[in-house]
Amino acid sequence: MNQYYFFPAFRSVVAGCCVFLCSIAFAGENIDPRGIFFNRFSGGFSGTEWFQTIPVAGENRYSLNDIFGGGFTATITLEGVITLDGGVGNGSFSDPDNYVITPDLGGTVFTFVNNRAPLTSPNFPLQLSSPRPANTLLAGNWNNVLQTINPETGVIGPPSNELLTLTTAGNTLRITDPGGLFFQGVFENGVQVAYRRIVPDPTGVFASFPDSDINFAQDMLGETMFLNVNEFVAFFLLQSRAPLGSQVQQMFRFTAARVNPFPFGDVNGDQVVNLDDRLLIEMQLGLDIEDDNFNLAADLDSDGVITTNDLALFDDEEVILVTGFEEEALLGVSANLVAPAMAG
Ligand SMILES: [Ca+2]
Ligand SMILES: [Ca+2]
Repeated sequence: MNQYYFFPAFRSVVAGCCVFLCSIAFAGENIDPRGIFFNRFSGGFSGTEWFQTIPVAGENRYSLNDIFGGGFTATITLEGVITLDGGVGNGSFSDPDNYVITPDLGGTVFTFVNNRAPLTSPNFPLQLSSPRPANTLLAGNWNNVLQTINPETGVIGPPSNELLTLTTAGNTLRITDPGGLFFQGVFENGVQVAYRRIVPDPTGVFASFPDSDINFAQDMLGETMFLNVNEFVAFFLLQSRAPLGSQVQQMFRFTAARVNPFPFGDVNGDQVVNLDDRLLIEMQLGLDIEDDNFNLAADLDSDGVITTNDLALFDDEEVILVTGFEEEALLGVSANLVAPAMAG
């Protein structure tokens, strides 16, 4: 089943729900305009598109454009007042996640109504800064809860379960579904994978991320965040490769857990917790998610940096390994931990 193609069916499924995620006002809060938005535009003609806000050189300066790169440069104040360059028009944010601009395009005034893509933040990856080597430990089989998200309203569709296969190569992570469809992205840091595949490729700073890929005929943006070595959340934003005005957008959320989770403290992924893992944590001390060698599996408190606290957590949990064989210490220690330790 090619589930990413059949957008009309998804739309009918979610039509009855009413969860709005982006309608809360944030009086007094500074605006951070960066990120990916769903734009419903009208004027000379109408349509919908993914629309992005990316910082450019200069104070409060941004590029506002569709994912191919066509659009405007503008100044956006911290209060959310938008002034498009060249006297083309202006607009404003009504809250951190919603804005309207009214550009005059060749004598016709359009209205762009933009809402931030549901569940995304200003940090949604739109430009690849520095690809990192993939963490090969993240490969394997993962159970996923797949849900559609209405890109305009944020309505979340019913969950369905599927088995995903994750593979790594070079700087990339590939997520393949049971039908063989895949999303391939690039490690931005030790816990985040960024995806961007636009056809035809735009030029310059908005170009598709090198090595991002997809094997079905949609444009794609996406983000995977590994919460720990056993769990990730991913968002994929798709857009049909159709002329402006007839493009259709879709959005999916993956909430996934490893089929065979690493036991707590298993840093090398051999499903055994022993002093080898403790040594690996020690070797990682001081590394954070921006370091190429950062291993998510060693970050036992999931704070993005390997510290003595991670070692302490390892020692607390795996007390048998470091303090001997006190009988009390065995309480609560899993069998697959005790067995190799006793064997030693
Ligand atoms: Ca291990
Ligand atoms: Ca940590």
